[in-house]
Amino acid sequence: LALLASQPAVSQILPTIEHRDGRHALIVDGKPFLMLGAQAHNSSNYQAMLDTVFPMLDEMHANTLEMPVAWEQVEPVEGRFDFGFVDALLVAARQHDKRLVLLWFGTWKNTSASYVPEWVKTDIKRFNRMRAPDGAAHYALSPHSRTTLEADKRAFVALMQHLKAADPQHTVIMVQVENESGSYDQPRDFGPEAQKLFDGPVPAALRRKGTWREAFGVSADRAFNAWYTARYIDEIAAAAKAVLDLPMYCNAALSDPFAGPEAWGGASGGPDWPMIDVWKAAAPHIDVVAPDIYNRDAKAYIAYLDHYARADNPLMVPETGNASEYARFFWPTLGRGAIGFAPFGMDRSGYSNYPLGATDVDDATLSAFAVKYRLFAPIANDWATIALARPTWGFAKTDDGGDQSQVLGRWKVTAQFGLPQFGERDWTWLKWDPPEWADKPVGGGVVAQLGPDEFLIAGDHVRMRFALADPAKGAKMQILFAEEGTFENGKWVMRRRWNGDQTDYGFNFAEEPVLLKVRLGTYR
Ligand code: N0T
Repeated sequence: LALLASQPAVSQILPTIEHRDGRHALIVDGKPFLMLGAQAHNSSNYQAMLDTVFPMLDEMHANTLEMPVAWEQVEPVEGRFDFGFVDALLVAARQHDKRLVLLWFGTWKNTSASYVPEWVKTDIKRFNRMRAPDGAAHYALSPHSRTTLEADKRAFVALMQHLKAADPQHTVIMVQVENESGSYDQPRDFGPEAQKLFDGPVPAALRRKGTWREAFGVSADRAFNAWYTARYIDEIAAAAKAVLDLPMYCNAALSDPFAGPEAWGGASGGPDWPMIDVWKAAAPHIDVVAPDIYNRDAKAYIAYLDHYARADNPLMVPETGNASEYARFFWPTLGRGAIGFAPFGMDRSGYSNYPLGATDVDDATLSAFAVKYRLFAPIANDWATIALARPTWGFAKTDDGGDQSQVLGRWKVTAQFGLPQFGERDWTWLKWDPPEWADKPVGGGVVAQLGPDEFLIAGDHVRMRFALADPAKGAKMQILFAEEGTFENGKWVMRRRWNGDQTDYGFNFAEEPVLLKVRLGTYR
């Protein structure tokens, strides 16, 4: 009995990240969990704003809210902490049955020091800024300042201490350390101390020889800033994890996904895609580096996903634009095994970050995300369990609307866009018009391979069809069954079978996505 009593309740199990054969899962309450997230606007981190936030999350069927907690708000006076907002947030999240990801807006917020307390902003002597080559102060705080690091760490650790006491049930499932760290306008600190380090040898952990310039060539300044920024953040994360060992991640302001590492664009020093290896070596306490994707071009979007979905890095999209055309990227994100996805700016505070996101989150925009979340919210555990163990793939319509295919075992799945639910594209004997959404940026789907011949598929505005990957072998394929349904208590529950018109021209998903379990066979 004493033994039983000492078992922690399920909800007190620490969230963690599990890795299996290059796949990953965020574990919440002891089970794989798909984060169907949404991020609030930057200044919605006050109790008075929470009523503009949670109703929208409810409407979109999100299960997780990403919310900033600012250094300036928790330590307005040095050494005096106030976690009133955190407490209010915890209460509201529990009332609305949401999990939380806290975003630590400290030394870096979109690289700048905007969220540090006034006593940090005004004391340039103690809290040094980066320096230009001529010694002028740059706007960003320097990652080489021990004093700034210690001050940020103290506040961040205090936050974790507070959480440890106030959140035994782990409403908070992850923490983002800083926000889009690094620097714009100049690639690193050129102050004398930094310069000395830059002219010295690269750290052994990077497995390269020589000075930074010798080892990294054109990327030397960025690699240098990435290393020291990541080391700074890693030290903060390590201290925080020693108090409360939650999964921690860092988000990146991205450069061009196709250009070389010398390309300018993203923030230098942050976990931008060309610097993932440097970050991995420098920040072992950071579980995930994650892309903030504000690019509406499908090919670029998918290139970013491919950069970040790695055996040593779980894919997570902690921010993406909240305009409706971004909603289709939910599918390829899921298909690459993501642990979470979150459009940015999902609240009714009245602000819009257009042209990055929507001008206005109207009903149609909200619905583009909500229909997908509504399907996955009840199966967030089931999907994440599958994604940890089985191959998955996903598609989103590109600008040219062309077909896309992927081979899974002996099957090839093809996604087609802009078609009605009946008939073939090359039918000319019948006059037909494409659906009204055919030239809109909507459409996508996801596939999980449950067994050699069995698949779970879902999508919207897409036709998905299966064929043998190698038809030369003479066998012909047939659909053994296609069941629409869902998971209840971990078990597949069928609503109906699709057959006839519903399967004669591929599996056609319209406005409202559904889940299909499909078993294929062959005959000859
Ligand atoms: C994102 C969001 C928020 C030269 C933008 C995107 C969020 C931050 N930053 O609404 O500020 O906190 O993580 C950066 C996109 C860069 C655009 C061009 C900068």
